Amino acid sequence: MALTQERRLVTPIPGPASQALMARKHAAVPAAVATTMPVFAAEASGGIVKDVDGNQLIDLGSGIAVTTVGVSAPRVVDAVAAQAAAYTHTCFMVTPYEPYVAVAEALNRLTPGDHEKRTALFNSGAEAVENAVKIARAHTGRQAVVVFDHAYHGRTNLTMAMTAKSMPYKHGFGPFSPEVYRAPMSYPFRDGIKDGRLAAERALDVIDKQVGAANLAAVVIEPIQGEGGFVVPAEGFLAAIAQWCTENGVVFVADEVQSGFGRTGAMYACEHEGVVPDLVVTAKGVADGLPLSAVTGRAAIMDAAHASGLGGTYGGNPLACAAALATIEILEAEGLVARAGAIESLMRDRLHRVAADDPRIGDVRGRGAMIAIELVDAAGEPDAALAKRLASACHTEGVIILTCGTWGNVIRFLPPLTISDALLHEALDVLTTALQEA
Ligand code: PLZ
Repeated sequence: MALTQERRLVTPIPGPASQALMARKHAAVPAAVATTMPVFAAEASGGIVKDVDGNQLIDLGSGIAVTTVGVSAPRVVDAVAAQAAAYTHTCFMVTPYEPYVAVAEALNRLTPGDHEKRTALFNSGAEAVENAVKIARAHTGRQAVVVFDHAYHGRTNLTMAMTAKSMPYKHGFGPFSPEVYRAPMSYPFRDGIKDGRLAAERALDVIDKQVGAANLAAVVIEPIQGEGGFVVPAEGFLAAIAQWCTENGVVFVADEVQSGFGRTGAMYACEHEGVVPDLVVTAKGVADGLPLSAVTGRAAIMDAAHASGLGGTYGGNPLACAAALATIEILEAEGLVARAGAIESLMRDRLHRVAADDPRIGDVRGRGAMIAIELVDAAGEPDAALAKRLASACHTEGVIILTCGTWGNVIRFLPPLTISDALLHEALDVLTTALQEA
């Protein structure tokens, strides 16, 4: 049922019902599975999550960039219900079904470039990233994979190796998959290199000297880094890396798990720089919360793996495919990609005004509805303690806000694209007050 689109606190955060559930969680779930918010969800719609105590929170997280078209969008709910009544599962590898093919056709159309494409479906972002690497290895006959500083690609064994940050993602969980190499990312706020081509030369020199193109299957990069701190590379960086890949027969893979599917004001973030990847990884926003991910790419590369080389029991599950088809309809019918651009203008305007009076905001960056502030101390060093205080003050006031960044000093904003301007302004009012007091 649709909730009134308003923030409303009826108990302290967390309320008694959430506290009781948290006690059950502590007894039943390992502490390693932690939560951002101390409250349990009961219901959600549009830009509001209602907790089990009846508090209504403004959602600036979208379940980590997933509920782009609004959580439980009615069209998605109807499509999933109808699909569940028809068949919940047959396994695409046993008796295939049309919705999988329709999602593949849609992603072949929506991803950058008008070359011939193929799409394979999986369950999670990490699983799709792993499959992109498998496909690139099959195509090139090479093994090495290059990723970047601050990268996040998942928590499975191969993707842990590809993820940069040790704590909490990798610490104590090794040994990690071999043949993964790390190159310097373009991070203009920290490395001071505003010319993307220069930053790319620095990265390509490392790749050339430490790996060698002849050994390299794929370069995997987030066009805008997510967990790593919403790092937008300097203009020209992505294009220079992509061009080098083309010249050297290396598969250029865009991990658009977080930045894709309308989030940044383009269907895919690499479109902002006119870059056409060989393979694109999609997940999160594609199915409004049902687990679905995809690898889409050039037919010649995608068709390189042998028959039955790719698959999985649940990959492209019918419920997730029905949700994806409805999500795509909503994105297109409601002009939500353009809405992401409008959200960017509103957020940037507000955040730049706050930053003008507050030197602790070192940088405002991002695109569309993927915007962040990087917090620094008087010496310009990352201030993770401030980010933590600020996030927890917002949580207490009923605003769901997430942090990120290698140093944990970045506050990121990932509202659903269907959120109202009024709720965005209210959440930013809360943030502004919290910052004054933090
Ligand atoms: N690639 C770029 O952002 C997931 C993870 C949160 P899965 N990011 C949120 C956490 O702490 O686990 C992500 C991503 C990028 C890959 C992934 C992995 O996607 O669906 O979580 O496997």
